[in-house]
Amino acid sequence: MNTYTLLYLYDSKARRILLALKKRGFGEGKWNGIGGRVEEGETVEDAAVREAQEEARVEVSPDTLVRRGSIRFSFENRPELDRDVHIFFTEEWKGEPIETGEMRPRWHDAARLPYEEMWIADKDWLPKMLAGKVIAGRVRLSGSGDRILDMEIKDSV
Ligand code: 6OG
Repeated sequence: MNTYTLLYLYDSKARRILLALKKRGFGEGKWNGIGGRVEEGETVEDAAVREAQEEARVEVSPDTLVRRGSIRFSFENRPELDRDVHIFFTEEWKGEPIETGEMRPRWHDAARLPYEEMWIADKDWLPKMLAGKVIAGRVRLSGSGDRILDMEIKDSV
C-alpha cells in the first residue's frame, strides 16, 4: 500500500487555511493541502515536513503536527492508485508559502473553501476535521476520479 501525507497549514485566529493549486501530476488543477508520498525509511511526520519544504518552502517542525486522521482512497480498475493518506494540520510554521514548480499556494477562508475545484470527496471529510474531529475513512472513486462510488467516513480517536 502506498502511503501519502496531506498537510493543511491552519491559522485558527483568522480562520484561514492554506490550499495549493497542484500544477502537475496527480490531482493537477485541483486545490489541495500539501503532501506527497512517504519515502522508504521516513516516518509520515518526516514526509509531511519534507513536502512542506519542497512544495511551498515553509519550515514545519514535526512536533507541531496534529494528526487529523487517515483515509484510504481507491479508484475503480486502477489498483496501482490505492493509497493511504495521513492527514495533519499545523498552526505553526516558518516562512511565507511560495509558489514552486509543483504548487501555487493561496490562503482561503476556512468557511468558504473552493470544494468544486478540489477532490470530489473533500467536502465530505474536510469540514469535519475543521470542526476538530479526527477521522478514519475509506473513499472509492471512479477511475477518472470524478464520481464517488463508495465512501465511509467515521470518527476516530
Ligand atoms: P503526489 O502524487 O503529487 O501527491 N491525495 C489526495 N488528496 C485529496 N484531498 N483527495 C484525494 O482523493 C487524494 N488522493 C491523493 C496525497 C499527491 C497528494 O495528493 C493527496 C498527496 O498529498 C483521491 O506526490
